[in-house]
Amino acid sequence: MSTPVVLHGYHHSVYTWIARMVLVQADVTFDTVEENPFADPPVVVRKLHPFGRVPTLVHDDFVIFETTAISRYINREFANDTLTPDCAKAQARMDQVIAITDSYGYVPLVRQVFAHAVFRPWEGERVDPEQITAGIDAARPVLAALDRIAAEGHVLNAATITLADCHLAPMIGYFLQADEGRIVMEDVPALARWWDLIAHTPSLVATQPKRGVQST
Ligand SMILES: N[C@@H](CCC(=O)N[C@@H](CS)C(=O)NCC(=O)O)C(=O)O
Repeated sequence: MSTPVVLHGYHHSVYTWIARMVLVQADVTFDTVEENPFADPPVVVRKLHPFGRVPTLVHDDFVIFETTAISRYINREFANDTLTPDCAKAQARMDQVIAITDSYGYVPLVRQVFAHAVFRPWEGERVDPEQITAGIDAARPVLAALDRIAAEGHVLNAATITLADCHLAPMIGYFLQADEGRIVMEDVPALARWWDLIAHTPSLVATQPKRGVQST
């Protein structure tokens, strides 16, 4: 029997991983529909997402795209708001982590470093080493900013899981699969300590993309 919650996404997409992690963290039973936004042409994706990206969440007939909106909806609808902190300062830091990750982190961490150092070699696709170098350079100030937030301790403390953890952990999880990423992480000790703890969180581990999964 199908569930009322359906996540349309691409197995290897880091944003789809974030949505999966939030759903599992919120203990929501959900179905998935696999849609590869990089397929040519991405017809199916565009039916739900006007910008042709993933993920999109459908709850009954309510359709949401944009991962932060999806996460916040899941948190309010299914998790009794337990994935956002009560304190204003911690909330501000959580929002900062999510915005920093989206605005400055996604492209260098995932599209440049992970894609060119790890994913493209797996898939036998062309690799551009300059993308890895540029990604590492761009990742440094992002990780430094996140390190300061982790050191302060309002969020990214691994004591209480918030949407900041769910948004950042998949990105770092991908970045650290690259040798180059692991070297840079040595320069951000508070973030590295957070990662050592969050890496074992069941909702992150259970939703990790598996190498070799093919989608249409
Ligand atoms: N702002 C979007 C970003 C989603 C996004 O960029 N998803 C990637 C996969 S990780 C995608 O669909 N890319 C397709 C493309 O760039 O054409 C969100 O928060 O959901």
